[in-house]
Amino acid sequence: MTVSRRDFLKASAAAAAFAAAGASALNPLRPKDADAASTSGLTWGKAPCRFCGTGCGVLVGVKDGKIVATKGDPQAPVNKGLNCIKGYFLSKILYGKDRLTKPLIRKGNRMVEASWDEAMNLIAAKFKESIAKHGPNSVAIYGSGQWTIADGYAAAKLFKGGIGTNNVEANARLCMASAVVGFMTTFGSDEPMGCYDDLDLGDTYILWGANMAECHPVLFSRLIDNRLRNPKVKIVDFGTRFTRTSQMANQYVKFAPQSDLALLNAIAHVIVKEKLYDQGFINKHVVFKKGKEKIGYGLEDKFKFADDPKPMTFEEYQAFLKPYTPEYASKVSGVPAKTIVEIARLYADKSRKVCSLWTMGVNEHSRGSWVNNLIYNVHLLTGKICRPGENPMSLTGQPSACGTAREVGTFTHRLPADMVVTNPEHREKAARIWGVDPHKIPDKPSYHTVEMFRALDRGDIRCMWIQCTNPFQSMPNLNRYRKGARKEGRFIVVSDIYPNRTTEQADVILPTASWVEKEGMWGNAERRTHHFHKLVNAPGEGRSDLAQLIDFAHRMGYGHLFPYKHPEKEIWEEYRKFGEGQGKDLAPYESYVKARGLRWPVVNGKETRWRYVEGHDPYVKAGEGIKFYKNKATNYKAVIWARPYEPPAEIPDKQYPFWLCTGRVLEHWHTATMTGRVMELKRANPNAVCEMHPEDAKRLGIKNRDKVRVSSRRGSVVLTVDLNGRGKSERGNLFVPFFDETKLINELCIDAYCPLSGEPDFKKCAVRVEKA
Ligand SMILES: Nc1nc2c(c(=O)[nH]1)N[C@H]1C(S)=C(S)[C@@H](COP(=O)(O)OP(=O)(O)OC[C@H]3O[C@@H](n4cnc5c(=O)[nH]c(N)nc54)[C@H](O)[C@@H]3O)O[C@H]1N2
Ligand SMILES: Nc1nc2c(c(=O)[nH]1)N[C@H]1C(S)=C(S)[C@@H](COP(=O)(O)OP(=O)(O)OC[C@H]3O[C@@H](n4cnc5c(=O)[nH]c(N)nc54)[C@H](O)[C@@H]3O)O[C@H]1N2
Ligand code: SF4
Ligand SMILES: [Mo]
Repeated sequence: MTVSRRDFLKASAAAAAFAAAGASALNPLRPKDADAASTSGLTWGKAPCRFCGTGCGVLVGVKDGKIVATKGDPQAPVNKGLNCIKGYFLSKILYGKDRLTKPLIRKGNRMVEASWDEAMNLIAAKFKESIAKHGPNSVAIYGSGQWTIADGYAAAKLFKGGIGTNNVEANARLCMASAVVGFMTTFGSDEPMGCYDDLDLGDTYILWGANMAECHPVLFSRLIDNRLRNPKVKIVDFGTRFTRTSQMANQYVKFAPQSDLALLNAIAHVIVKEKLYDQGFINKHVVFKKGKEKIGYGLEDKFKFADDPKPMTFEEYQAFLKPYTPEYASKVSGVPAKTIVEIARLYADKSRKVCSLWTMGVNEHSRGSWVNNLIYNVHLLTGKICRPGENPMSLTGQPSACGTAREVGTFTHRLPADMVVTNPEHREKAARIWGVDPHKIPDKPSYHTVEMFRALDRGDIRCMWIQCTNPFQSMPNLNRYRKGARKEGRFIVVSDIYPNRTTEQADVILPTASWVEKEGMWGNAERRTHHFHKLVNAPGEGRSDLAQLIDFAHRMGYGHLFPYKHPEKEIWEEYRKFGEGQGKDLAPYESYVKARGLRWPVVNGKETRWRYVEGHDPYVKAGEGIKFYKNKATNYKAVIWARPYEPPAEIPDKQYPFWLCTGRVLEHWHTATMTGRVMELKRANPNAVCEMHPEDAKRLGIKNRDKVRVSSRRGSVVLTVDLNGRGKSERGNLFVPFFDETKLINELCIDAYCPLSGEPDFKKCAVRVEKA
């Protein structure tokens, strides 16, 4: 392969929208020097890109109070001046014609303009009434991995510490929850040991369900750059669908949905059988555990409790692996046994530095937490972990799923810095920093996201505030939850920047300042915390999520918890106390204002690239080598887990014979509220289509561009068929992206979820397809 990084980004951009109208004026493929550009009357500020968890640095050009240009920041270590197609068009995402500019209040079927005072008084009155009548657990906040750190912090402090409910969740539950369980159960601390430098320093990259070329294009370009420099580099793409990523990989291995559980166990089986493991590493750094813990995918009323985790010996683990022969895994997955053996040997090859990479194929999985464990198993068996260029790397989707949802802990069971509400010492510490009575924080989690929307449907939750997420397009089994939200006695507040499928369900809509219309901080997938300044005003009366929450706190009688003059800065300094000395140290506010982001733990002004390893991580002393110092319970060792293969919640049958997978396209960000308003991106990818294998189509008498009705047990939607698009579905599989608000594919998705993480499986359910 002789495709360079720039060529790759350029080619994917060209294939998309770049050739479309008016883009050449700000061609950021060759970023101009910032000083030269400032002569044209623009002032430039730095910020992370608004979109994905890669966290590219961009320079934002402002003229007359408006963002008029953006370009990749050459000084940003993540992207060194490059951007993907969505990054190119950042200057347009905030200026759609229908931007929300005034608070709106529901009057029957109409939304009418109101003042901020009227809107906020109404919200406070409704929340107070609900709390008085039905208790604090009748109100909830549903936020986002696109929230700033201060937004998430204020929400957690107000709802958990002030109001006294654990009804705090975020869309990151639909995204990273399985990754979090994987990290916590294996290492005792959330987030990766490695960083993006691993993309430059390794030579073998095994992808387990990640379409990096479309979803993390700048990171993928670093892999490609690496391959160009080093002919040894090999990229293997495991997937259920042939994507732009598969096309660029050295090897594509297709497997049946859910069968990754069997494949990863078979890889471990081969490593153990052929004695390819690193005995020294295992003796020093690993313990073995077994336990299914919970069984069931949340479709029945109650989970079955399976068992508690129990220690096991290496011999017992070997016995567990015994049935996972390459032949067995081959039967389940469709991957040739020979390939499974080859990949196992590739992982174990002492002359190779191996990284595993994964995103939603693994996390949005009815056994997503287990698949995360199983990937770690392979790295722990081979000892390829914590060293430059050899690491398992869980990729994050949203710009601050790590920084906000995970680090601040905007989940029902969590508190900042990996703490949990069930631990009295953790509650005590949080209460101390927040300045509240420890009894205020309930000692049990309430609902994770799917259960929270079910509680709203039942009426156990009456008031819900939704900020910076579009759940009535992005939740699974949408019909159920959309109906639930409009039932009598429910009160829904939505803070957003555009009208969308969620504002449709609102009783109050709050116009919100986004991205550089406010100051903020975000944390990306490599533990890098970025700061951005406010560079422009929001149009009309838009206010930041943080300002809305603080105003609400005052009206609810919790103003004393938010006594800040400069909330973004003071919240940062308060929040930082949580991680200090806990392996999650953050630097003072001023350090981030200057830096292009810093990777935590930041100790004595120095960031950390590789965790748990001597010479890099300040918590590991000289002579200790590697130490999983957050896993006290296992004497600072990581855990290899025996996790079996289990079939998913729904499997194709006679009535619904196809697998449906859903996901993303290069040009659009999730529900396309922002990218859909950029003409070039919209034109490049105007509507969701149904990707299908040509032989399946032929069998059903379907031709390219025909209209088909795709139906599941939960809903149905009419789509145009695409037989030769960018992605290629395997036989018996369909793929539909979820960006199109006129074709709500999420009505078909199943609301089954991983019993350990609560993350729903958007990657597989059973559907049928017929000519419409
Ligand atoms: N252009 C663009 N980029 C984005 C986003 C966006 O909206 N648009 N969103 C961001 C966010 S929040 C996220 S979470 C990421 C998502 O990034 P990705 O996870 O890379 O993207 P998806 O399209 O959701 O998922 C596609 C992958 O799921 C795999 N898959 C399907 N079924 C299975 C299975 O059973 N097992 C395994 N192991 N894999 C399976 C497929 O093989 C495919 O590679 O993208 C981020 N980047
Ligand atoms: N079918 C299917 N569904 C999925 C997935 C899938 O793979 N398949 N993936 C899941 C995953 S991984 C994710 S991350 C979710 C994403 O799902 P969502 O979070 O629901 O999708 P977004 O489009 O990112 O929604 C963000 C909203 O915030 C608004 N906004 C922008 N800036 C601001 C701001 O500063 N403040 C406020 N208040 N609002 C703002 C935008 O207009 C938009 O409406 O989708 C999940 N749903
Ligand atoms: S890769 Fe992600 S962060 Fe970088 S420019 Fe593209 S969307 Fe923005
Ligand atoms: Mo995500």
